[in-house]
Amino acid sequence: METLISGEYMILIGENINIMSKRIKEAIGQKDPEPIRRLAIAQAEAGIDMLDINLGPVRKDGAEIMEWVVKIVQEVVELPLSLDTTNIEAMEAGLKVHKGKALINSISARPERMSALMPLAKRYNAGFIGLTLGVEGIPRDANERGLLAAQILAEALTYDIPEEDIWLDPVVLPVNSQQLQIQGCTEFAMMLKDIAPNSKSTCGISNVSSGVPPHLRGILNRTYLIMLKRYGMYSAIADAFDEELKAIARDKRPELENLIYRAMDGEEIAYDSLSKEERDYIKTVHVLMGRTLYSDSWLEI
Ligand code: THG
Repeated sequence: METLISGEYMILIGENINIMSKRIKEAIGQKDPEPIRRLAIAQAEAGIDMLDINLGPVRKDGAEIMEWVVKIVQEVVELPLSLDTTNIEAMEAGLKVHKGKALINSISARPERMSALMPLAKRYNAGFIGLTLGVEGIPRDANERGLLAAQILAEALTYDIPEEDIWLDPVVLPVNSQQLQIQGCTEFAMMLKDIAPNSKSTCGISNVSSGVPPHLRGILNRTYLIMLKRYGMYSAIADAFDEELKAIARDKRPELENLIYRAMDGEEIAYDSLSKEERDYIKTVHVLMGRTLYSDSWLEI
């Protein structure tokens, strides 16, 4: 199971089992394993490397629910899971029954979160996602993200957790409300190679398009994935069913990646030689780089 994390291409963590989804919420409420199993199998068949089990805060019966979900999912798929909850009892219950190497999603840089969760990472030999969120909340730029990452790394060292088990997450924010924050995450991905060359990195790619009209989310997610990938982002939590996004992660869209690099580097690319789709990607780069102000009609301008 552990050898699946090859590092040869970008690791994708399927986001689709999450409590925000009505289908999943109902299945959990009714203790009906089938919808959850089906979604796990569908993501595995789609070629996803790991599955995020996103239960959010799950205050009531959190431990029991996490244990149940981990068991029913691992009965039908061989993939390692990323246990996504802020409930510490639920996290431990999931780690106890998880087969193979689990990923704790997540541990922020808040002292009480680190002291409660890092011992669990050590005890269960799990990796963890280090979220660059501190006592002051969401970081404002790449430097603040770097500082929080350094705090997490230093604390993990005191628990003797190897750097390879730490997946740092810059906290991707929605472009429609936090446009100037987008570059903070790309720059963070660049910095990380110097701060902690042996650590891993990940991010919630769909966050970037949260609140954007549904038909426009894919192009934002894919463009941003290419930008982060360019700077060495190791993995992403993403929609398992976006085929283009998966093709990008698997290095199957080198021409598109090259076009986006040119746009990132500020090259004036003549639109008349391009397809509509290529023009849309370039416009999306400009929005993500903060060169044009975000509006839902950014592709029509
Ligand atoms: N970093 C880490 N973990 C994370 C995130 C992160 N976990 C949660 C989130 N961010 C990543 N997961 C999702 C899951 C779903 C969506 C976005 C991010 C999403 N869902 C659709 C929506 O809300 O419109 C559809 C929901 C549904 O299935 O019905 O956008 O950043 N470490």
